[in-house]
This record gives sequence, structure tokens and C-alpha cells, in this order.
Amino acid sequence: MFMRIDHIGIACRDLEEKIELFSSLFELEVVAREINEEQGVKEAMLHVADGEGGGSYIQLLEPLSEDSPVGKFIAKRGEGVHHVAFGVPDVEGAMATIGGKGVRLLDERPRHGSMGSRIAFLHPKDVGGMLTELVEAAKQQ
Ligand code: CMX
Ligand code: CO
Repeated sequence: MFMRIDHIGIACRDLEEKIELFSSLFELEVVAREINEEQGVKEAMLHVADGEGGGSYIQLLEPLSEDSPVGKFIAKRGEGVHHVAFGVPDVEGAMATIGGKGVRLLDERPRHGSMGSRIAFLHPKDVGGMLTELVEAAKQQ
């Protein structure tokens, strides 16, 4: 069902500072920047590799407010890995299959994600402590 890892989300206090760090350490390029009010984040996608089902990325996330999911995470745990996102061909299908196994879905229906993708989250407590995102990448034009 999972095609690949789409991205790893990293919570940071200062997006520009961490873009500079990751791009200079690993020679990654920023391919998209976005403000996602619905998710409460300012973000950047740094391209890592291309695969059959789409690209893979590091997603740097700065919270828009302290009471957003990423803001609360940083307050509690500090900066660092926030979630792992799997690329799936059909996000509704993956939600139904995984939800059918008793995992709590944090979204009833897919939301808008980076670069035109459709996303949904699974509860970290039902996935061994790992906040998990399902991503259906935007169709290539
Ligand atoms: N990874 C692992 N565990 C996490 C977590 C994370 N990122 N965020 C919270 N948790 C754990 C907490 O440690 C806490 O555990 P304890 O009860 O043992 O202390 C528990 O989950 C509840 O956490 P909380 O701080 O009380 O936060 P909430 O329940 O209010 O929210 C969650 C947690 C996961 C439901 C919420 O963060 C959420 O809906 N996340 C999905 C949306 C999101 O993160 N969007 C930003 C990214 C956008 C993008 O990728 O594009
Ligand atoms: Co993400």
C-alpha cells in the first residue's frame, strides 16, 4: 500500500535558519515554500531524490502560533523530527484500509498538503509513537 517515503517533517523555531542549515549540510535545494493556515505552519520542501511514485523531501515546519500542532510539539519536546509521511497512490483508500485496522484517523477527509498534495494524519499513539501522514501527490501535468 505504501509506495515510498514522501517526506520527513522537522519542527523548527526559525524556518530560514534551518533552511540554511539543511541546504548547506546536505546540499539540498528548496523546491517549494508555503504558508498553510489550516495546518498552522510556514514550511519549505527540500528535495532529496526522485522515485517512481514521486519525489522525496525534507519538510521544514515553523509554527504560525504556539497553540498549533507544531507549536505545541516544540513547547513539549523541542525542535526535531515531527512526523513521517508515506506516499500512497490513493489517500482515501489508504485511510479506509488503515482506519479499518483500528488506527485513529485525525482527519475525516483529506486536507490540502504541500505542492498540491492531499494528506491525512494517523494518531501517533496508534502507530508506535510516530505521527504518520499519508500523502497522495498531485498528478503530474
Ligand atoms: N509525534 C509523536 N507523538 C506526538 C506528536 C508527534 N508529532 N504530537 C503529539 N504527540 C503525542 C504527545 O506527546 C502526547 O503524548 P502524551 O499524552 O503521552 O504526553 C499525545 O500525542 C497528545 O499530544 P498533545 O500535545 O496533547 O497534542 P494534541 O492531542 O492536542 O494533538 C495531534 C496531537 C497528533 C493529534 C496533533 O498534533 C495533530 O492533529 N497533528 C496532525 C496535524 C499536524 O501535525 N499538522 C502540521 C504538519 C503539516 C504538514 O505536514 O503539512
Ligand atoms: Co508533512
